[in-house]
Amino acid sequence: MQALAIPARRPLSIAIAIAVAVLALATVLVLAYGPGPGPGGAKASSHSEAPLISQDPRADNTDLYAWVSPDDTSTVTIVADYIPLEAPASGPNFYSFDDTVLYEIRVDQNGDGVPDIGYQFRFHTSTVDPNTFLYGTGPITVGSSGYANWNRPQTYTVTLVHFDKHGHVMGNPDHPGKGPNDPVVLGTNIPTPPGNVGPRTTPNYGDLAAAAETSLPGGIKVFAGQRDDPFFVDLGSIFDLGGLGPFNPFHLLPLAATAGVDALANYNTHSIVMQVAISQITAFSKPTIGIYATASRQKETVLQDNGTKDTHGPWVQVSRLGNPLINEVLIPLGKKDYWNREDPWNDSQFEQYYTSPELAGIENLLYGAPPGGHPGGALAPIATTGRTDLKAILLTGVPGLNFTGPTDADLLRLNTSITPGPNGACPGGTPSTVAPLRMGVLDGDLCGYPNGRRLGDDVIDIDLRAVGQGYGSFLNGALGLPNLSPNNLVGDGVDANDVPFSSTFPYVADPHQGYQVP
Ligand SMILES: [Ca+2]
Ligand SMILES: [Ca+2]
Ligand SMILES: [Ca+2]
Repeated sequence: MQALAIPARRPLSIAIAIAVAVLALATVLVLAYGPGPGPGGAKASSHSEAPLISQDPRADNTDLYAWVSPDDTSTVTIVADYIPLEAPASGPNFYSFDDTVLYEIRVDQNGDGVPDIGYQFRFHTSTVDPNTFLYGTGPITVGSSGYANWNRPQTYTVTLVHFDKHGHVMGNPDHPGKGPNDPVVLGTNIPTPPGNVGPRTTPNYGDLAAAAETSLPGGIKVFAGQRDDPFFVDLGSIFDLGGLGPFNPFHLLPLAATAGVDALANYNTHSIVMQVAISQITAFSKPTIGIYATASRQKETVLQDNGTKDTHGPWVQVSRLGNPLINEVLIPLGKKDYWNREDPWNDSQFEQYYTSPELAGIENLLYGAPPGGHPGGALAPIATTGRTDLKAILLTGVPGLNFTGPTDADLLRLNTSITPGPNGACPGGTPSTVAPLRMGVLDGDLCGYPNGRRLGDDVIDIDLRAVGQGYGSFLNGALGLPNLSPNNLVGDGVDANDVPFSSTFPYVADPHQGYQVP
């Protein structure tokens, strides 16, 4: 595709990238319509998306976000979410990070798909009083000496690591050295907040959470703990043979049109939130970075007779996530767990699933009008092969927007030189005071997906329209991407999260309490 013509310094390729992203989302939706992964299968952006990881939720990446912080445009904020569908009322053992998992945010700074730096998070949980079943032995409060009455406090260590050209960590994170590429421990014993149990155990929850916001050397801010799941989607309808409430009458099996239902409303997740100076997270004079988050487990687990378990051996990546919905709806069932193990710099092996997405055919089948569709169908025919638009948006970046080179790699690409206004939007690439547009680049807001991803970006609708070649008038004009109608209106009817986000760090909303779940 041509490059995006962005006012001033921003090329047209942004629009293309957006379109590609939309297509990818559509693909995801189409796949979701088709034979699904079955019980425990795809749930959301990447919630329980593959057979093996669906049985290991505490190591399951659910979503990844990255944006230039509107309230401090010299920094990038990254949110890596893990653990899908946390029910708020989950006592007596409330959700936490897994002490035996290595959580990591990796950053490719030079466009070869191989990470150059990574931030490793290792957690440690203790039991204050083993002689009670209580999670909180009274109302949990927080003061200068930490949390009181919390019986299962969890803390963590953050370590900065560097990778060699083969993607191997240089030095030993367990024994940091002093060489320029040796691991650096940025902080230890950093507190996480308790889960949001209810008004008796966790009163003043906002104060409990705020106490876990931590500053590290170099001006880095971190927060790790339970949050509202910021992802929003009508999972119930989508996974019932690809239903989209507003488009129900046009489905192969028609139903009355309905509003969308956010199936993740009132569910929590666990977020790792980092805010890092752009000057620290970029290198090689390249403003665009490629980010992915992972979870790894040690190769050997030994179950002990005393009720404990020991883990040993090298780390094995069991989950990864760059762009949303990739393993969910682009990668076929038989390769999902393998995809989770693979490294992004080897993603050319999966290119066919981007350029010939199964989802496009499913959209044609379920919603397409004749010829090729069904009486009552509405969508214009969607190309099912040759989708270089999706390859650009998802594997290489969009020329002029966030292109990083010819190497295929599923990474969330963020051009840090595109600076948002105070509310987070940049229509046409220019900082603006308007609120972010949920359709991101598709509507000309170049600070949104697929240039990074903000919490409010509607990646389901973006991907549905991209896969459906309904890129909208902005990308059609800027990049010549197709703008089929009514494909450019497709969506699940859920346009926003169930609770507002914060305008300041850590941005993601407090978790839902478990006392009286709506
Ligand atoms: Ca690299
Ligand atoms: Ca939510
Ligand atoms: Ca939506």
